[in-house]
Amino acid sequence: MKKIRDVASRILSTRLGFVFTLLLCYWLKTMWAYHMDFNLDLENAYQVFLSVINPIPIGLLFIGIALYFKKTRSFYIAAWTVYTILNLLLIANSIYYREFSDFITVSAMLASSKTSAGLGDSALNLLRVWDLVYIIDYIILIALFATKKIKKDGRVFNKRASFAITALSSLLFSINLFLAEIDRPELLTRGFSNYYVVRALGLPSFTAYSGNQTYQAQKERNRATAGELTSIKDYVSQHYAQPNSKYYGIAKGKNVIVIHLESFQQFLIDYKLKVDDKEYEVTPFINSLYHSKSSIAFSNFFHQVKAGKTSDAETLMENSLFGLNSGSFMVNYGGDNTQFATPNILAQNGGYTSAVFHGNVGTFWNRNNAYKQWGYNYFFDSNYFSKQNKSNSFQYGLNDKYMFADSIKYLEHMQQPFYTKFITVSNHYPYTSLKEEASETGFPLAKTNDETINGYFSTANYLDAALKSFFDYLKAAGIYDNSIIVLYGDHYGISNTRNTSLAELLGKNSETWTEYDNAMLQRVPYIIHIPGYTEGFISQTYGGEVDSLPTLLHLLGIDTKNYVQLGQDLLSENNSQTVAFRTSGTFVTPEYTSYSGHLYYTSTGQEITNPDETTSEKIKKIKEATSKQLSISDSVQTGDLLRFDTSNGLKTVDTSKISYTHSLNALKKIEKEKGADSTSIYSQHNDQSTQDLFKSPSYLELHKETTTSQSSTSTSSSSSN
Ligand code: GP9
Ligand code: MN
Repeated sequence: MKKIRDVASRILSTRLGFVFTLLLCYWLKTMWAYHMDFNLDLENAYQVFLSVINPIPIGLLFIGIALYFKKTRSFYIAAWTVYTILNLLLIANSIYYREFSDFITVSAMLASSKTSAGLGDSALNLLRVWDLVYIIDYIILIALFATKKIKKDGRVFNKRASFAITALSSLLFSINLFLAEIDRPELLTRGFSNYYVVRALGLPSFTAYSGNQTYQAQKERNRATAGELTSIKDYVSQHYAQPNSKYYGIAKGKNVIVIHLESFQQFLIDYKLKVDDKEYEVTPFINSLYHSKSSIAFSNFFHQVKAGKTSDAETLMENSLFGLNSGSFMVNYGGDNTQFATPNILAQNGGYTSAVFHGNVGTFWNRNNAYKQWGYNYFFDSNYFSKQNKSNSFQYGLNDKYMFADSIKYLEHMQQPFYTKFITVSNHYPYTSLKEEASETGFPLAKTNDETINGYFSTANYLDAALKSFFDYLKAAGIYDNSIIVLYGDHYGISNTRNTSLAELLGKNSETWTEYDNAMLQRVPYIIHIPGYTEGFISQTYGGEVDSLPTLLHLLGIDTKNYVQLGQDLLSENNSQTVAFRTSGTFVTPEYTSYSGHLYYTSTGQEITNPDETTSEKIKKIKEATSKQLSISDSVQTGDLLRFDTSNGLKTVDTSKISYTHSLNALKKIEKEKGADSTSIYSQHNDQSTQDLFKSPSYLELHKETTTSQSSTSTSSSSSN
């Protein structure tokens, strides 16, 4: 025993030994934080492995810097200082995480006043007894030095050896980075979520990554001037499509419920999957909404997302501005940019209260920050819902039935009118989220040679059933009649590379499959369901996600003339029907489709290889128009130009007043203060909860009810204009 102690004390009394001891302590404490404080959602052994190794390269790189110092005093001061900085970062994040379920970004550090909102309990209250772990090493090491169990090493560390340590740690870091890319390609370019970066690369790397993001965004922002907004406003007023008086204000004052249909493509509508000579209607409920006389639905509505996928769709739908050409707008700019998004507009035009419900962690796509800039009062993320386990959730969060069911206890306390968005997730790649439940839902898998395609119909069917349950609840609770419900598919679910395997299921030939077919598969549903309205129809107007907001606002009787929105009301008679994909030069209009370097007639799919002069001229004009729309969007988004927009009649959001923690208490407090004037569902039900009104029968149970359900068609009739 004594021998071991002697060896240990001798090692600790060398400079290199001391550096490695600090590294070991740092590693131990990081592991502690990873398991006790953070939720890194480690899904497999590979991710566990990455999380175990990631503190080492960066820790060694930094603490190793001390070895370059010659003087004894300087060496120890440098080692302690670097070590303490690493520790402070770790401790600060651990405490912050307890309140925000997120890591500290550089932009949050710079705007610490903003983040203090929600630190309802002071930081002191967030401390736990076991936080002693974070400082116990200091106590031990100082005691060891004081009692001379460890002595200072006066010998200068060899310069070459110092270089070797730096080189080794840099190499290890590169390997770490490489392994992280294997686990999640495009990790740093797409951003996804802060915890993705931490679990793969560690906290210091995350901070550096976040610092770079803030720096880049700040650079563009500083370059931008108020003058730029003037020309943009000119474009907006020229491009503005006047509301159609036939529809203007028909849903005024109603609750707005937006349903984000994850990875849901238009081809699923009315689709019947044939398996073993039997036909199965995939989404009978959504089909019935699509054809309902109370719905205005669109058959030529395209998604316009790029690498930011879901986050791009949200940006488009709620700002009428595009995502970025690379990366995610919400991740890179969303936390800081001034936006005039739907929740903010509706709060100031009709006193709407707003909330998002989504069964994934709130940090995904930086939602927890971006939603504040958009003016969302509440954000119910996975923290607010049932604990996730293998049978009720998957990688992207809680399955839809649970998400809807769990939302009700919050929804019922919201003051009406409300603007709410429900982001579904079960129908997400790889379409196996329901493995456990697949037999319960009973919906068959398709039989192609592509597993991803095979599962797609079953998860879509599950989403459909979950949605029906939610609608049934809305009706039973008396919300339905007073609401307008907007459904949209965010982007494709089956990627273009898989489409040839899908071809046969769509009655097409994979051999003759073209880029035109790929382009047409970028259509997603857009259905505006207005209970009580009886003149619904299916519009064939061409449009995209950027057009949704002006369309919706006009239905709510809010004119968008003064707002910097780049889309056009799809119900307007002046609509230009020009749909820009996010990749410059690609578009769809009723006449032409340009996709992946090919040009087609939209109505027939026939390729145009040698366009005549008039055609070329027309194409040129469309290209100019779509490029202009994209470049204007980019200037607004990367220059944060809306901060200069003081003449739109809207106040900017005061994000310091918004907190996404303790939301139920906040809602109940408002309810109580309002007393008899409270308009929440809970108050309207004489202070009784409506949670029991949500029922979610399985596919098999549903199937029992209607013997013909497999081939049942929608109940309402359809028409088109
Ligand atoms: C995650 C979910 C998925 O919370 O919204 O985003 P996606 O991968 O579709 O962009
Ligand atoms: Mn998505």
